[in-house]
Amino acid sequence: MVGVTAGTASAAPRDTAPPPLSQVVPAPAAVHESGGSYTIGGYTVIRVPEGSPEAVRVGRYLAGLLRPSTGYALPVRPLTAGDEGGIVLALSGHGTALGDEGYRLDVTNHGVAITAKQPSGLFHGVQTLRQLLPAAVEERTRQPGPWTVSGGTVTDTPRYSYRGAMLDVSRHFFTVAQVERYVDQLALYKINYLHLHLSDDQGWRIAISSWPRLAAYGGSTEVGGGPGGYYTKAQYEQIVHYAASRYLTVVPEIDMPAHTNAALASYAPLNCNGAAPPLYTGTNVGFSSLCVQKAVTYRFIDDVLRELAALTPGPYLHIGGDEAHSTSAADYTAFMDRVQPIVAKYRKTVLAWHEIANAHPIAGAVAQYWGTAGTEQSVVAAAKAGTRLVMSPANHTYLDMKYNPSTKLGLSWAGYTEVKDAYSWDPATFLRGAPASAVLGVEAPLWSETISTNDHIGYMAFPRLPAIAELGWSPAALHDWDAFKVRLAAQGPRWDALGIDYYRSPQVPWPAAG
Ligand code: NGO
Repeated sequence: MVGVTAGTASAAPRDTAPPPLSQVVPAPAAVHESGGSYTIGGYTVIRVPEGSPEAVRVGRYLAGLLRPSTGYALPVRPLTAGDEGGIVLALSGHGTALGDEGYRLDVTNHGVAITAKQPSGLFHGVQTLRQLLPAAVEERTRQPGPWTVSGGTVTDTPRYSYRGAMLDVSRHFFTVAQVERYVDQLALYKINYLHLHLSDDQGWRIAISSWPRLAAYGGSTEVGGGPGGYYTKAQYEQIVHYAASRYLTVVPEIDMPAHTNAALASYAPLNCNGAAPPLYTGTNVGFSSLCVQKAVTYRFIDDVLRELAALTPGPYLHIGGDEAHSTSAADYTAFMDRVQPIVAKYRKTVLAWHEIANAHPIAGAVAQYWGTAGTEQSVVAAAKAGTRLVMSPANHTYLDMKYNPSTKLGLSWAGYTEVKDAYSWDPATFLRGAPASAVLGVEAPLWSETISTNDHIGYMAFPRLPAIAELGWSPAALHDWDAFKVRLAAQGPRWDALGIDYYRSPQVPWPAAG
């Protein structure tokens, strides 16, 4: 019997029990329920370690999440010895086993303590705490409580250090605000890399000072002929900083030698015949190529990668390398042999689509697998020889694939991908014969041939993005569709509160609308 005590339905307090500590996506590595609970109230103080400005920022971020919906003041104060109670964020050397991203969450009748070795671990612990509170916590106006968390301990570390999401800002351009909105959604699922596909046939999206027409002209349209757009360096840095504040590292991609019509249209000398093609607003792939023989090609790439590296605090520069259908195999290898050392010269690590395995991946290079069969022998051989892998099998992780034949958005070349398909594969074994130790992690790409609004992003990414996030974070032993779909269902009201227009998959037992 629901006890409605307040005057209006919207002010009615919930009287449902708080969810178990395991009801989180991605599933926490270890959970120990101990009974009891803590209720956040007007008395709750958030304590943060003095001397760590980053941890203080995480505390303020948590307060910013909780204040609008709870209506509580939630002051952020320095943690002093002997403090207990309230919400405590603590950095501890004893957290060594937690690694750089792990955390421990302890809930007693006195309060909530999140302990980590690094601020990134505190941030991930905050996301877990957030999911353990009622979905209404995501609303930006005051909601009825109570804001109660079950008692016990969560001890959590990621399976993989690379858990990425890619947004194609080339086929359709997305503004800084749109990218930041997606970053916030990714952070909720402990994604830690944001791969931005910054150039393709249809648009060049990042200002390069030494080649200004790339953005000014090459960025002036998009699929379907819309106005396109590009990021100034200041705007791009804003994205990098915003992502960093959510503990995501940006991986910029300049795709080459194919997928380059926007650059070829902007500068005639980059073409083998010296003639610039028109801008392109269709969706074919594989028709364009930089001129592999010309010296100017490598001056151009050196300039672009130098300027991009200067904007990139993270370790990776992604150089594409996919679908070079109009480049001979010999030219492709020659091209990659010249471009990879340029990345290294600017002290960055090469990341490229898995076709790079057909060339000579340099030491330390990472190949992003996007096949569907799991049998590509060149990639297996490269992995055996030391090339590391980010796993993005298109038939499981491509967020632009339709869910079923009646999905209005998206493509279907890799097959229809329902939520269960997105979840049901193992990154460690998908590429048969590749050593499991070569796998650095997973990534869910969202290509944007058919995607142009926030609602489109939401509909295609949710609920599949959280499925990929769980494969990347949770221990393999916890991967279980029947358990996952129940935890996933509990996320639905949260997405409603966040204004995410998600796909109501019939495979997921969503709670009845309340
Ligand atoms: C392929 C292709 C992209 C398309 C995408 C659409 C890769 C790596 N190259 O994936 O250009 O946008 O499929 O799903």
